[in-house]
Amino acid sequence: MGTDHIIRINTRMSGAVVTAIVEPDSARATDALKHAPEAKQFANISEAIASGLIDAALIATPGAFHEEVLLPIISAGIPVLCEKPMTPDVASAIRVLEAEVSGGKKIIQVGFMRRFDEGYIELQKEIDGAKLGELLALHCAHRNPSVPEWYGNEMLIADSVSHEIDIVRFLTGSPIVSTEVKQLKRNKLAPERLNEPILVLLETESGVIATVEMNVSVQFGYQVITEAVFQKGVCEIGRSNGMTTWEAGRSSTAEHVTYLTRFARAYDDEIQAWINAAKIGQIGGPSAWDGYMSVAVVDAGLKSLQTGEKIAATYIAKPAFYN
Ligand code: ISE
Repeated sequence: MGTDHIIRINTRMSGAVVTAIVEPDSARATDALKHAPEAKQFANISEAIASGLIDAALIATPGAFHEEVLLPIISAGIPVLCEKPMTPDVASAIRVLEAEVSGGKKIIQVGFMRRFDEGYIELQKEIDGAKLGELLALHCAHRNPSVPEWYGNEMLIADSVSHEIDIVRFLTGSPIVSTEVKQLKRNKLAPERLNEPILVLLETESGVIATVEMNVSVQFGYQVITEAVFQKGVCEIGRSNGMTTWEAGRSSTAEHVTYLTRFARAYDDEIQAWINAAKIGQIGGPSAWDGYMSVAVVDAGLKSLQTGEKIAATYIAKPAFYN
């Protein structure tokens, strides 16, 4: 993801250039520097901040390392885009909120890029406008062809369903109050360490239940689709608009095989909005509070993954700072 963002910033975004890359692994650093020849490499974030070379920072480390990179950036008051999940657990998410609040300024944007996807934006407007009546239910499918070997079972919730956790709240405008994980029939093609696909039920305070099929061994391609059921109709977003080919008595449509292409436009719009906002001392997307709200539901989801039980999601009181 880091390399993808470097290429994006240096080739497609306006108003920013990559000046520093923090990467302790020298092979990875050399690879990343190929896309940002003017950038300097640093082994840790403190050295990069001290160099004075950075006006804004983008964190694309695995979630477990976000807090230790975020805290020095927050102390330096530098605008930051932090990939999701903001942190791996509730305690660290609260520490991040406290650090931002004590700095006195909103500087953290969390990388929930789906909020910038055309389909989700259109659906959110449809729900808000209520032309089809009240929203009754959401059916989401989140399918990956396969996952890398470092992807563990808990990542089904923390890394993958965390997107639906955020987007369901975005679509409905209502916090999630409970989550329940069901094991679907196991796919024997899934790596042994993974027990999936799973079905996750997310219930909002407004009474909408979203079902999420989370499936990371689906083989055929990358697919994220959402169906919204209203009183007077149904909407669906996310089907591939790839090329259709007619051949030998059949027709077929090209599918995405990775989120990097499925959400390419959304990533571009997300990062450009962040750059534009950072220039005027603001954030251009989901805040640290949104990051925390998602981490709190992930926490409930992980408990449900263990027990199979429906687990309530609970939240701290929202600091006035985030109103
Ligand atoms: C990955 O980290 C993402 O963010 C993708 O959007 C998601 O589809 C995938 O399952 C995650 O591992």
